[in-house]
Amino acid sequence: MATRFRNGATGGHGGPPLQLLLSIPPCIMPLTEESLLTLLIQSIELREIRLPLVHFFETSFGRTTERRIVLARVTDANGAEGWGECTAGEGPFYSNEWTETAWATLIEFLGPMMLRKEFESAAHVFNLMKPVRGHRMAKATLETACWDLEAKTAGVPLWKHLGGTRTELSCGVSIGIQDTPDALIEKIRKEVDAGYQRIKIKIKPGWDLNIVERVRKEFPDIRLMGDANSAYKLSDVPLFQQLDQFNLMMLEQPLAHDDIFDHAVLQRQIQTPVCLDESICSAEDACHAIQLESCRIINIKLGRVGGHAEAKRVEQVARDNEIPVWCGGMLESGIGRAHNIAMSTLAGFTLPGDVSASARYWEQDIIEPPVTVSERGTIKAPDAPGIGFNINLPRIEALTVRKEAIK
Ligand code: OSB
Ligand code: MG
Repeated sequence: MATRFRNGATGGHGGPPLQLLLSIPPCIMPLTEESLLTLLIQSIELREIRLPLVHFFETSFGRTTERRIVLARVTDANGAEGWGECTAGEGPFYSNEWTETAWATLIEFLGPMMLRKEFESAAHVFNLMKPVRGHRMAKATLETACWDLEAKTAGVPLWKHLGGTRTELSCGVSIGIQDTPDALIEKIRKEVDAGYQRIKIKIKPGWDLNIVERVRKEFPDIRLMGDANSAYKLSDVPLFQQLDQFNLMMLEQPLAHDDIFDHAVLQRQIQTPVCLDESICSAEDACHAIQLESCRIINIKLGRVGGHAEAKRVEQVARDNEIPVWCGGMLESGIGRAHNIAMSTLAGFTLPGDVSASARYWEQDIIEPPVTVSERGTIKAPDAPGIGFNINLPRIEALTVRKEAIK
């Protein structure tokens, strides 16, 4: 009886052995230059800011008009500081995390776990927080802040400290669902004219085939892609087969947010490369998806995977297997944006990311200078230590709705 439930690996009757063929990088990846110092965080200040978007952002799961962003400031005994931003949204829709769960998890568990504890380096923070399951966006808030602090202490830009090699990054834009197709066309025109190298549009049932067809007619040569944020099912394969004719660079996360199997079934039936976003939360997930051929491209988001250390592992797995990656965006303010820029300098980030100018999102950003994009659609990696942008503390104070020191 028992053999009925065994898979092949145990020598049962389940067919050939099932095994992971890809190699997984170590949990703590070696840095190019090992620092001799250790990290000891003496204080953690958490705050929530409210920041209205210049223009609403709508996806298949809803519309955002104002961000509720959790920021963390970590300080060591020498007074060195690092800043991190939580990418959780205002509700549990993109991910099960949202502003309030991140806040509570940081205050009650993650903060106390690392406060006044000595650890080797920022690369070890994610492991230190292992006892907490999930809550990767909350973890990344502190983890990325530690990387900023560590790079500042070493006097080097964070991107170099992470092992980045690219100094000029290609930028794309993500354009939400609009009130009318005409409004979408206008938005695309504006971004294409500004020089952005790739246009991503959000799609959902009812705002898909017709819209893509219309956009393609208007802009036959642009690099175009669609992001469904999990709005479809396998029964929609015929729709995706029809989308194939529009030469999209990729189709991002068409199926369930936590699926790897169905995406493999879909990818086998369409020409357009599938890109996974929501489904890839770790290097292990990336290995599974690549081996199953669930996707041909991966979008890496710092918050979704739990910070820079895990992002480096995902990038490594992808690069080892010739899967291109790009940096996803979560409507970040300047601090999260600066961390995204640093991450995007890693060698595997060969496709334009959703990292675009501050002015597309905010009247005034919380960093100085704001992130700007050249007319070639590129961002230069900064020269200053750490995240490489100044924190505008008076601006942050003015936007703060709550502030708490972790005990
Ligand atoms: O799926 O990439 C996504 C924003 C919020 C939640 C999910 C996504 C997005 C974006 C915005 O596409 C990208 C950006 O920050 O401009
Ligand atoms: Mg996406």
